[in-house]
Formats: sequence, C-alpha cells, structure tokens
Amino acid sequence: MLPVIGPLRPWADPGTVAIGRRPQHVPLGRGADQRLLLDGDWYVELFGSPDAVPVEAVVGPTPTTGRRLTVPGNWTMQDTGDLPHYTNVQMPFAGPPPALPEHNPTGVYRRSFRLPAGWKQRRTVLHVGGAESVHAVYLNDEFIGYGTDSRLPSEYDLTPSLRTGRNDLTIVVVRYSAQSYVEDQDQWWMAGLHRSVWIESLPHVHLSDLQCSADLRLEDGAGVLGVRAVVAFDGADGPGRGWQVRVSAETMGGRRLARSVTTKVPHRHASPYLFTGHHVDVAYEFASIEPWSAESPTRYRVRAELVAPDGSVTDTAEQLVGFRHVEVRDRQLLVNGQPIWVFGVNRHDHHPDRGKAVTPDDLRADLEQMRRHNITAVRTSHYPNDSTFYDLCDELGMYVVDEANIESHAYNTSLCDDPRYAATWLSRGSRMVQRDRNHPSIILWSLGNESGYGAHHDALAGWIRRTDPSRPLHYEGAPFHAGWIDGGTNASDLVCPMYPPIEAIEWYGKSGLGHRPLVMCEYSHAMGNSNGSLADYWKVITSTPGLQGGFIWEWKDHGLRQTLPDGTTRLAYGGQFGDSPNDGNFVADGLVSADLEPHPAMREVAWVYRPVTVELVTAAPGRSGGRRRAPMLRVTNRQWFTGLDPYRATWELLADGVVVRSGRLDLPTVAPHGTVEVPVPCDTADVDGDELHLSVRWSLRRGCWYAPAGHLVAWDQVDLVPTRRGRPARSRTASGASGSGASGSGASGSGDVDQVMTAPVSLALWRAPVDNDGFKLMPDLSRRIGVGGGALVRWQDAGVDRLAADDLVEHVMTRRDDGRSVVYHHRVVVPEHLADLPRIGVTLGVESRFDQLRWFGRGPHENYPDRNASAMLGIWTGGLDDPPYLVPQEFGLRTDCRWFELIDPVRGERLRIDVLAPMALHVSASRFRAADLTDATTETELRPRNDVVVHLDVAHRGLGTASCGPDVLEQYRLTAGTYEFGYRLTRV
Ligand code: IPT
Repeated sequence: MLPVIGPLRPWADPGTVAIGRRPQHVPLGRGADQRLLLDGDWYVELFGSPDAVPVEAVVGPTPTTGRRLTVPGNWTMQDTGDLPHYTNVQMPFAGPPPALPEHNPTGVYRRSFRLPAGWKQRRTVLHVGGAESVHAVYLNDEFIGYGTDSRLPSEYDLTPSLRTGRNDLTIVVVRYSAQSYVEDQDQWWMAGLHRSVWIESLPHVHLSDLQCSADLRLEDGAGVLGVRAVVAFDGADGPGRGWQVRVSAETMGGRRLARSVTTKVPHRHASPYLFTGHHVDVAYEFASIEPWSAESPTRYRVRAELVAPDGSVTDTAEQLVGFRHVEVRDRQLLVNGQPIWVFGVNRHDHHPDRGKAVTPDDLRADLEQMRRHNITAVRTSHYPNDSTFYDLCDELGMYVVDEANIESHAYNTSLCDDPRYAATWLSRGSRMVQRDRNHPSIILWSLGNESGYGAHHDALAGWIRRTDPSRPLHYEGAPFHAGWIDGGTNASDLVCPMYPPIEAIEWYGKSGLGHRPLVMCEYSHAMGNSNGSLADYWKVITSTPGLQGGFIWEWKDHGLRQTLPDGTTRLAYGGQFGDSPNDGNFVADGLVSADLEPHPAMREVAWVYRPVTVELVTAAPGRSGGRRRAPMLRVTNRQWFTGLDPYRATWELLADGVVVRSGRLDLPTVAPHGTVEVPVPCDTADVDGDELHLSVRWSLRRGCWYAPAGHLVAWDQVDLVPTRRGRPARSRTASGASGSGASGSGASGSGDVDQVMTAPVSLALWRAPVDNDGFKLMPDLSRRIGVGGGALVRWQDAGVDRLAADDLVEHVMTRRDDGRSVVYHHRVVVPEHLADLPRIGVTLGVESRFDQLRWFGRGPHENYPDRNASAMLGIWTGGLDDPPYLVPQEFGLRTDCRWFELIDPVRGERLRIDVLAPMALHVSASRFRAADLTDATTETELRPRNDVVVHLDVAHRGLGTASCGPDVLEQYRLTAGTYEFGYRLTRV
C-alpha cells in the first residue's frame, strides 16, 4: 500500500485531481543554472496494481541495482513486459466509471540527486512534465503530492523535505485511474513518465507567473500589450512591503519598445477587502509593431524583474509574445481581421520507438514535414503537447488549436454531466490555459474531444471566456449535440464538425444561418490509401461563404516498431501486442508513416493547401473591339498577409506530354490575398500536338526553415486548345524512346510480346480493398464505432473477391496481331446488381526485369480518380512502388495514362502499351497481385512476386474516406453499363 495516500486511493476517485500540487503557470524560461534536469536512467519496479506496492518499494535509499528505464519514456516501450494497448472508443477494461481493472500496472520510479550548492536556502520545485495516467511523489520517505492529467506538467514544492547532499526521489505512476475515463482518446494506452522531469531553484519570493496578452488593434495597427506578473511569497516571512516588479518589452534584437515600468506589488496588509492578489498589471501601447501571423511570425520579448525592497533584482522571467488579434465575426474566423484558410492537420504525439516521448527534434521534424506540404494549422488532438511544441509554432509560424486533455468517448454523454467529474473538466481546461496562454500561435482553445455536451463544458467555457477573452472557443460536441445553427454557443464559437459530407458544409455555408464560421475539426480520414475527394472539399470551401477549411485526420500513423521472434521488425498496430480488446489498424490513419515517410496522399494535401493558385480564364474582349478572347492565367495569392516574393514561378508547355517550351513567369506584384491576370506566357500557334498543357510551378527562391531553395511549393496545370493537331509532338523529340508503338523503330513481332509476358491478359474487377472499402481485418469494427465503408462486404457477397471476373460480367475480348504488336479490345457489360465495382480493366504479368516505368499520364506520384488534382499530366519515369501502407491494400495507380512503358534498363528493352480507346487508362505496375495484397494482414507477410503485375483499368472506383467519413462520391463510382477499351502492346 502506498505510504500516506494508499488507503485514500485517489487514483480511484474522480474528484481528486491533485494533492499538494502548485498552481499552473506559463513556463518561465529560467536559466540552466537554476534547473537540474532529472532525465536519464531511473530505477523502476513494476507492480500489478497500486495496492500491491509495498511501502519498502517507495521509501528508503534509492536502489543501486535492478531494472533501469529511460525518462522521458513509456515503460510500455521499454521491454518491461507491460505492453501498449490500443483501443479507440471502447475502454481497455470494463466500467462503469470510475471502476478500475484489478490488474493495473504501477511503476515505482526512483532516483537520487544531490542538491546543488546554494539551493538549500531557497525553494526547490519538482516539475513532472507528463505522467500517464496519474502519479504520486515522495521525497526522502515523505509524501509530497499527487497529480492527474497525463498531458500537462505538475509541480510540487520539495523544500520542506529536502536534505543537504543526497536526496531520494520516488514517483509512483499508476497506469489506469478514474481519470482514464476522460483520457479515452483514439491512441495507444501507454504508461510512465513520458516527458522531462527536473527540479528548479527559486528564491522564496519569486515571480510565479507572467501572463501576457499581446493584441493587435485593427483600427490603427497598434500593439496592445497587457502584462500581469504574479509574485509568490512562498515561505518568506509573510509578504512584506517594498517589493516591486519592473516590466519591459523589446524586439528580438534587444531594442526597447518603451521605457520599462516599475510597479509596487500589493501586499495583504494594505487592505484585505480590496486586495486583488500578489501581482502587478502593466499595460502598453506600441504604435508600430510587426503583427504576428503564421505567414510572418514576428515575436517580441517581455521581461519582468523582481526588485527587492533593497533595490536588488532577485528574480527575472521572460516571455516571447506575438501581437495578433483573433475573433469570430460575421460567420468568419478572423486573424488580424482576415478570414484565414485553415490548412490543418490533427497531430498526436507519436514516435515508433518511444511512444509518447517525443523530443524537440521530433517536434521540429513534424513541423518541417508539415510545412513542406503547405500545412499551416495544427489541432493538438487531443491534449496539450509539451510546451516546446507551441514555442516552435510561435517561432516558425503555425496556427494552433490547443485542446484540453478531455475525451470521455466510451461514456460519451454521461460523464460531462456527472458531478464527480466536474473538477476534472475544470482543472484540465483551466490548467491548459494557464500554461499556454502566452503563445501567439494558439488561436483557439478547444474544450476537448468526443465527450458529449454537458454542464462541465459550459462551466469550463465560462472559466476560459472570463480568464482569456482573447481567443474564441472550439468544441465539436457542442454544435454536434445541440445543433449547427445556434446550438451549444456557450461552448463553441465555431461549428467544427467531424467528417461531414461535402453537401453538409456547403449547405451550412450557403444557408447564411447562424453567426459561426465552419471549420472541420476532423475530415479526410487518412487511413491507408485514402483522402479521396480532398480537392472536391476545397472547391466548395474556397467558393462558399462561412467555410474556412479544416484539420485532416491525421498527421501520423501510430505504428510501433516491434521485433518479431525471427528478428524482423515491423510497425505494429492494435492487437499485435496481444492487446485485447483492440481496434486493430484504425490506429494507422496518418498522412505520414510512423517514421515520418509521407504517404502518397501528401502530394494532394500539398496541392489543396498550396499558397498560390493558377487557373485559365478567358479575358473579356477589350473595349476597342478585341476580336478574340485571349486566354489569361489568373494567379491568386492565397496568403493573407504576405506577397509571393519568396517564390519563383516557372512554366512549361507540354505537347502530348513532351516539354516543348519553358520559361519564367513574370508577374506584377501580387498583394496578399490578391489576384492578377497575366497572358499565357507563350504562343502555341506553331506547336503541333493532340494535347497541349501548360504547367506552372512555384518554388522557393531561398532556403528557409522547412526546405532548401528550389523546393516545390505550388503547382497547377491548365489545358490549352491546340491549334495544330495531328502531328504528335512526341514523334519529333530526340528521345527515340517516346515514339508511338506504331511508328516506333525496332518494333518486333507479337511473339515477342508473349515471350516477355508471365501471365496473359485477363479481365480484372477486383482491387485489394483499401481501408475505406471496409475493414478487412475487423469485420465487426464498423458496428462498434459506427463508421466504415460497406463496399467490401457487398463485393464479398457478390463473389467479386474470389469468382473469375469473366463469370461475373459479360466480357468480349478481341485480340489482333498486326505483326508488330498485339491490339486488344474489350467490351464489358456490368449488370445492375454489380454496379459500383472496384475496377473494370485487365491484368497481365511481365518478366521481372521490366522494372522501370515511363508513362504519359498523371504523376509522378500514386493517384486515383478522386485523388489526382495534384498529379499533373506529363511523361514521368520511376521504379515499381513499394507498398506504402501499413496494412497491405491496393496501391500504386496512375490515372489517365495515354501510354505506358515497362523498361528493362539493363538490356534497354521496353514493352509499350499504347491506349487506343478511350483516350486514357489508369495503370499500375507492382510486384503484387490483388489477391496477395488482399490476403496479407501486415506488411511483413507480403512476398514480392518475381514478375511485374500490371493493371490497365478503364474505370477505377475512387477512394473516398469511408473508413471514417463519406464514401466515394457518386461521380467516382462505376455505374452498371457497357465499358469499352482498347490498347496495343508492342515490344520495342
Ligand atoms: C474520431 C475521433 O475524434 C478521433 O480521435 C479519431 O478516432 C477519428 O475520429 C478516427 O480515426 S472517432 C470516430 C469514431 C468518429
């Protein structure tokens, strides 16, 4: 039994949120000489439950032998035998709240430290950055305190129990607690001290908080700074007279913005009735400041000095602030008066080896990778991150929705009104605000995720509104449960739905109803091969009032590196640690892998979030009777505060995919959020070709924090109407490789085509199901979480996954051998009952050595009919893709291919596929058959075949986002009816 607190069992009591914990405050950035980091090795003993911990494990000298674990770290990731456990909505153990499982691993962390010289006469405060789920602190056999909320720091005063010399510190961490019911987020359940631990030395009288509000006054651009410096008189002989605080503000370069202001600290003897607290308030106005925005993140420094009655400075604290104004007005979320686009993602803390313990380098790497893909907003789903994250967002420029660590998903609608949990709500939300209030990057406070809508939300909302009126509130559950138009306005200033269909947001925007803007807190579920219709979302968002964007779910797969008995490693998902119950690979739904490798959909994200767009418009004829309407390029700067100077624009003219001209796109200055129209930069009258395309690319002129010079930021392609058809430009190119099959030189006989084929052309209707088609590994998951695609079950019922395609549909194939090549023609009639098939096409096998690809179609990256806005037409080259997804599924398609070549790079031989009808087919080439990908449950089961599996599809179902959200839109489905297509195979 834990000494002192054991019989009280606070971990089992939802009402006990802390014992002896110090008030929360902003991180005060004290110098390294005042801080002793306790990260590193700790002795850790694990017990089956907090009740099973013997007193001797907690008290006495720190052991010198035994298991040592790394802090920060999760013990679930450090070979302790107690493993990660993944559940989404359901709890990992039986309820109801606050019931706890009998087996409740409890870690006793122990280490000693020597009190640095000179600390004894001062206060020593322990900082526990993050402990999952609750923790109790002991120093030198004495109980110090107890804290909850896995994702915020807790601090304790160690002073009364300190010894000179060696001190023995114990932190007991309990894996599951009554608080776990409000930490039921969609992530791995871990355990341990996953953020830094340190002790800090403070003078008895010290600055305990420095609250800054830095506002931009829109009328005149002035910076309005309010500073509250809080003074603590801990342990001093009562707060005496004569203490003062000197406040100053300066640029990052150290230039003072105004004279410093020195103010007396009120003390309680003065007038108790009027006494407002031991703090001073200072207000400044600066006529000319540079505002903060994610595009131009200018910061300033605020400094506070504590001046003792004898005039000496005894403590200092510093904060970095940014002047910016956030408000919701007229159905708009305005930053500095502008309705910014929310180019967002949801981000969890995750590392494949360290679980929840992420380093500053990890955080920066995430932000760099985001910005390289034009992501400029993050929702900290679903809890406050380490404060380094917000420092980086302030510095680098990122809009943040800071979310309280509250999710009661399994008891969605009861705990938010359960009085036992009232303090939990309030302490979690208020402590987040108290820690994070000074960050300019945070533009919205979120009351949590998926916790119904109840009294506790309104209570917390009231507290935040009163404490920090400068930021609007975000809480999805309020409008969800109370109505989009005017429901839940106490708790949410936004309508922030998750996974709404496009029609729903369009309806809301167009309705003009209510006064709130709509920003999707989650949309476009990135599970496996997904994110269909991103461009369709953004078409509506950018053209409908009241809509400003959203946060894609989610940034990173939560795969955890796992070594199998045979020594191979894999990224594991739910259930692969023997964790039960579990929600399988629903934990792997990121735009990047757990290793930060971008999935192909990231190209589409970068495109829909690009800061500048180009479209083709037809200019109105001039007044002086211009005969023809000249096509113009309309360039739109989608940034709200900065111009396009950081980017260099270049163009290429493609005739049948071949670049025939190129140049720099000269532009007049484009104002923030401005549009200019410029003539198409080249004459096309003398260019031959069946198809003409103009591509415009924007790249960084200079390297910057997220990418080197030359990094591709934005791109667009427009179709131009050829004036001279019939002489395909490709036949004129120097590259003989691009000759069409018919006219190419060196074509050999059809026998040769057959010779290099390992499997004959055959009809194919099946694709290995993508996660959006249905959960192949968890047929019951849809029922459990109420989301998931129904296509897979429908296809399985109809036998599409196992019956011969020719037995399912009417198929007539003709094969014509013209001596040099083989021409195939197919006619497929899909009956009504098989409408909405995965694909209609053929598959064939080709010798392994043909492993290089070259094609005229969309690329270069994998793309699908509803995820190809980012994939420009062109002649692309590449190798065979590796399967990019954690659970094997369909991958690697390239849409709209006019021709496709498989190349043996060693012998220089090619097998060429020319599409004859319709104009283009969707093509993929890989080492896997659809059945291989269907059958495999995890990446390590996949065995690449010793040939190349090619698919040519006349139609391929879109991807949609039905694993959590809308299914494939009507226009990307395969209706019943007749499909005809033809192509020629030639060996060249
Ligand atoms: C919803 C959650 O908010 C999020 O945490 C995550 O689970 C996501 O969607 C899906 O991956 S939960 C969903 C069942 C609506």
